[in-house]
Amino acid sequence: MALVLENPFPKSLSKTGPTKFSDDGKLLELVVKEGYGVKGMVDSGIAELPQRYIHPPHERIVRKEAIDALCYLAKPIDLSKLGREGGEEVARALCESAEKLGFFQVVNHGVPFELLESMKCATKRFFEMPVEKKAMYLRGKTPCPNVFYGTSFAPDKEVCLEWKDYLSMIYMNDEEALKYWPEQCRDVSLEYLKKCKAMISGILKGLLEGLGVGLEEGALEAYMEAKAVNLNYYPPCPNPELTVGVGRHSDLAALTVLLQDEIGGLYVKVDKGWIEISPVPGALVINVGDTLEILSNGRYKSAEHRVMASGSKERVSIPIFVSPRPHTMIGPLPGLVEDGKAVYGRLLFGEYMANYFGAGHQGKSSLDFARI
Ligand SMILES: O=C(O)CCC(=O)C(=O)O
Repeated sequence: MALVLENPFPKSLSKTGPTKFSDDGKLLELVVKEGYGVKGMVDSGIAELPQRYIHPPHERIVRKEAIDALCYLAKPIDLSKLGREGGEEVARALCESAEKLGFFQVVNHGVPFELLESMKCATKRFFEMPVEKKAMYLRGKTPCPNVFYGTSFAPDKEVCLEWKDYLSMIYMNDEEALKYWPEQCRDVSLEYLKKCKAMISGILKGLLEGLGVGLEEGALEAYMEAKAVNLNYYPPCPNPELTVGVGRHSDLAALTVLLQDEIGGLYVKVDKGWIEISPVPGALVINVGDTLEILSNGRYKSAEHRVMASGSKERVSIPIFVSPRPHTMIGPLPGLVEDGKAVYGRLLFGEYMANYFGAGHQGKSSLDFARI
């Protein structure tokens, strides 16, 4: 029989609290609204998943059903020559991977290994803070709307919640970041964003030029003008086979640069099932987002992906979402639709974004909003 939750978290973080929850409303109040997050729930000593975290069988991730990634995922692409002599071959490899799967890993990307490690430590440092400190960044309480802490993707719109807490930091300028980003992760995140900039610009330029239609002046900069760095924290889960860390979705951005730790659990959809993007030490995962699929008129694939939580260990991942600003028009690049058919229409990125955040994760259906 499930125990009824009676304000357990504050007293029960010592793991003496109830092991089951039957009160959905109270659970949401504590986990979502008061900022305990999934981590607070786990720290309270739960032994079983609350009902709201149990996903229907067809949405669950069965690790042993994953298919061999070898036929789909290219070996990590060495970026050392990108934008230099001999860089054409690298650019070709990027375009091929973006067309075939929409996911690839890169090495020799110019971001120091120690900085990658520091980002993972900073993520843990933030989530290990007491609830009251993290809760200062909840939406509606945060001193700056461009930095916010939360749990699941859209808890007020989702039937089943995701086993993930996050901090999102949207970069506007150094002054704002220095003033408002949490000091536990501020300096290292700013440094990380700066060190990733040349790589991001090189990859996006290679992909856009690979479409062979020329780019208007300033277009590359406009499509990568906005950057958000998210710190994702997946606590160990008592029943990982019943829930998801992140549900099936494609990303909103033009490109995502993902740093994952050594735990694994990131799965990408292919024709015959799901493959795992296994962690490669020092590598970064790059994936095409909806915006680039739209710009390329469907040639580059914004791949559907999802994340499984670990049964025994915490997992962290750090995506940088690279997007246009809301006032930028997106649509297939002009030269791509002169002779052929436009698959997507033209719209403001802000309109696309509003629709994207208007519902929970639902696979690739977000792209229907831009489809003709
Ligand atoms: O944690 C991961 O590996 C991926 C995270 C992700 O898909 C997201 O934050 O949108």
